[in-house]
Amino acid sequence: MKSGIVALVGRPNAGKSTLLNNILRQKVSITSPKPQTTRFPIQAVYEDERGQIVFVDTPGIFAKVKDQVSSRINLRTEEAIEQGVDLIAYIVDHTRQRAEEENKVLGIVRKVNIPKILVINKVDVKAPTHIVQYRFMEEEFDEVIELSAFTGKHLPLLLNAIFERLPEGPAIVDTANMTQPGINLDSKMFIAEIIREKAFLTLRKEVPYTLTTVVDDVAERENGVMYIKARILTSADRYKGMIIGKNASTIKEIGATARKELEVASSKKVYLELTVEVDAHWADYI
Ligand SMILES: Nc1nc2c(ncn2[C@@H]2O[C@H](COP(=O)(O)OP(=O)(O)OP(=O)(O)O)[C@@H](O)[C@H]2O)c(=O)[nH]1
Ligand SMILES: [Mg+2]
Repeated sequence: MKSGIVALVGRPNAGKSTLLNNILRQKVSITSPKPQTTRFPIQAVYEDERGQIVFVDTPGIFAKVKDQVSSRINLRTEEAIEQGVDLIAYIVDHTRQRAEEENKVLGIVRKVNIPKILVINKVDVKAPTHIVQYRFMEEEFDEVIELSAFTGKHLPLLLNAIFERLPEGPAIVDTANMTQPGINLDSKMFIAEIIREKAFLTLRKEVPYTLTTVVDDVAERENGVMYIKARILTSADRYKGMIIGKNASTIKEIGATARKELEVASSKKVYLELTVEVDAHWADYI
């Protein structure tokens, strides 16, 4: 069998996490139209008769680091690539112009001498396209695949190309006793991520970059209801006000959409107690 670690890299919003979820046919990594939705590497295992792939979804690299949080997040991606990856899948979004960020990601990718596949994502969108600009990068890669992470078009081509280039070897992760597809998040972290995704989808502008989510308690009550206590931590009072919203409408929407998804994922009734707090050290939780 073949086995190896495959890093999904690229600038923010390219569709790395959407691609991972669609390959696994299960949500393991949160997604949103906001840049740097993914904040730390997410590992998840794909297996079929050909072998095992340990995917590492990484945070999108920002070229111009604005604050300490995104500089820490950028560093995590660089570390993930340097820590013994067998293959890189470099995801680009052809609907956006090539920019400085692309050079930064390329610079990181060039440092490692392993097989590299260029993935041109979002081919379900025909216009606008800047595909010609990305074609100039082709010669740096072993293969180029155009696909849609969203519709799933050509995903099997990517899997073929990955397996072709992975070494022969035993499974890296023993998935025999796992219910989840071998992901590196415990249930509290996963729930916190789902709530953070709903906050990213509900809140506008820069507010998502001032917050993080923490789950304090998960307990199954005798009546079968899953009770979850969670907090959104933010940096300042004005953001707290925006997260709560008029008549608490915003926090209610975040809570309701998160609860619905957690109910589907767990097949249980969920009671979610969600509060918002100002915490000067909120960024320490990221
Ligand atoms: N139309 C279309 N949209 C896509 C496709 N793949 C991803 N998207 C959208 O692009 C946005 C970003 O997707 P993510 O998967 O969160 O992107 P990411 O590369 O993981 O982003 P970061 O975690 O911020 O680095 C979301 O709104 C997705 O729905 C695709 O193939 N087609
Ligand atoms: Mg992501």
